[in-house]
This record gives sequence, structure tokens and C-alpha cells, in this order.
Amino acid sequence: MLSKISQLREEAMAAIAEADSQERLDKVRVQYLGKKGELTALLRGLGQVDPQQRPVIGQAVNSLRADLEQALADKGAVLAEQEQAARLAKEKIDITLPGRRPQIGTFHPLTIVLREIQEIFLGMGYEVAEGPEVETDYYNFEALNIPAEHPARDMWDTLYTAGNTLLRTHTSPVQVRTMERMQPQVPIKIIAPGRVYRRDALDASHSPVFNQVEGLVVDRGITFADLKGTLVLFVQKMFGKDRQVRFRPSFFPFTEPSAEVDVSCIVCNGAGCRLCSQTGWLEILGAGSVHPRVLEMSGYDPTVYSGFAFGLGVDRIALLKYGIDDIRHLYENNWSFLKQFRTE
Ligand code: 2NM
Repeated sequence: MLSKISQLREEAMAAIAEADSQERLDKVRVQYLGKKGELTALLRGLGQVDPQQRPVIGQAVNSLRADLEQALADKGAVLAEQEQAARLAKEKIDITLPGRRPQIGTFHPLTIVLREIQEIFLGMGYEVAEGPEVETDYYNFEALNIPAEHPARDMWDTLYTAGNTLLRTHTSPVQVRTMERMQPQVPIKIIAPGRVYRRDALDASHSPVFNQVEGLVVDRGITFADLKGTLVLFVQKMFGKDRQVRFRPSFFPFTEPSAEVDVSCIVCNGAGCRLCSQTGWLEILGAGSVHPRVLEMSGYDPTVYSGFAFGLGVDRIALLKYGIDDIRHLYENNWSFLKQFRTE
């Protein structure tokens, strides 16, 4: 019996020494000290032992139990410490790694170009005026000398909303609203930037929504020469002082006379290339002297006052300036495209 006990001691101590996790150690505990464990079985067998030997054996079993409990506790402490150290090593955060850089936004190319245009006109004493994108038929057409049923309406189709309202096809309604509000005061010197809408076939140079800047000057004695000087200055600030400017006769219902304004090609300088379709010129503006009927409808006597107006497409200028080949890039919010226009 005593040799059985010392054999059990050796076995159990070896098992404790071998246990390499708290989980395994717990199994060893159950195997030897549990209710159905080997030591418990040994104690149960004590009844069959010779009564004289019983105290000696009982003491040996109890001392084995105490030694195993001690050994289990010691090994448990060692394993707990090891497991904690392993977990800490695994979960360690390397604070020397560089952080993830936050992505910083960029200005949209339209915003950059729009601000540049505004800067130029603010420098000439203009103020910025804004108005609604959903307009009435009166402000978008009637007040601009484009009567209902008149063929001039065919130049601008748009989406009609409830009642007599529509998505504005130009920012001219803002000019009309400004004249109505100001009349009969002069001078008026404003630019009207903003989104406009047209029913156009979608292609590389047409989008159903795009951005315009229109300008309006009204005062006594304003002539076509003022318009010309203003636009030549604008073009040379925007595209460079060596640019040539060309006025071609054109037609708009709200101006008379009217002109299309071209700038000498920014790529070939007039020699002819693919960008300017071999003409040497790029069309960038429409302009003219404000039609007397437009002045009159908004409260300015055309025998006393005169004015000029112009309109340009911000999108088209952005495409030219950055060499962008398709207007749709401006409206797709593709970060790979937009991030190229970092300005800081
Ligand atoms: C253009 C071309 C020519 C224009 C006219 C007016 C107003 F309100 F005075 F009648 N605003 N904008 C105008 C004139 C716009 O865009 C190509």
C-alpha cells in the first residue's frame, strides 16, 4: 500500500510538472484529487487495510494530498503568470508605428475655377448675387424678352416643376430680380454664379446640370466698349495676358447687339490644333448690350440707362484649364479624380 502511494506521488508530480496550461493542470487535479480521483479511491480502500497499519497509511495519503495541493497551487501560479505574459505580449500595441493619416478633402475643380472668376470680378468692383434654382416662367423667360410661344424658347428646354415653375436654364433671372429690387438706382454691377439646368443630350461636353457665371452692369452711358474692355481684362486675367480676344456677332433675345466671345487657343496660341478644331479660337463667353425691353420690364428707362451683360460656363473653363476630357467627371464624385486638384 505504501509503495502504491509513493508510485502515485511520482506519477502525479510528473503530471503536474508536465502540465503546460492551467486547463491541463486542472485535469490533473481532477484525475488525482477529484471525487472520482485516484487518491480518493485510495482513501476508500483504507477500510480493507489492516487496522494497525491504518494510521500510518492514512497519514501517508493525507500528506500526499497536502503535497499535491501545494504542487498544484505552485504550478498554477507559474502557469497563470506565463499565460498572462503571453497574452500581454500578443496584445501589445506598437506605439512606434506611424498612425493612419486622415484623408484631407480637396476643393472641387469647379469651386477653384469659380473662386478665381469671382476674384477677378470682385477686383473690378462687382458684387455677387444669388437666386433660386427653381424659377418662375416670368423670371427665366418673360422678363428676358422670351415670350411664351416665341421660337426663341427653343434655345432652352428644361424640366418644368409644379405650377408655373421650372429649373432655371441660366442665372439671368438673378439679374432680373436684382434690377427689380434696385430700380431706379444705379449703378448695378453684379455677377450671378450658380447651377443651371438644360435638357441636353448627355455627352463629353454637355451635362443636364452645369454652372454659370453671368454678369450685369447697368448705369447711365454704358456702351459696348465697356463690355469689350471688361471681357478683355477678364480673359487676360483668367487665361494669361498674351491671349487674344475675338467678338463674333450672335443672337440672344435679351441683348442687342449680341456677341460670342472667343479666346485665342490656350494650347496652340492660334496656330490650330485638336483642342480648337484647327480654328485657333476657343468659344468661352456670350455677351451683349442689355436689350431695351429687358431694362424697361425691370424698371429702368432705356432712354436714360443702358447696360451690358455676359454669361460663361464655369464647367467649360474648368475643362479647358485642367485639360479634362469629359464634363461628366465633374459630377461623378470619384475621389481618384477629385484628389488631383489639391491646392494647398
Ligand atoms: C449670356 C449672354 C448674353 C445676360 C443677359 C442678362 C440680363 F438679365 F441682363 F438680361 N443676364 N445675362 C446674358 C447676355 C447672358 O449668357 C451666355
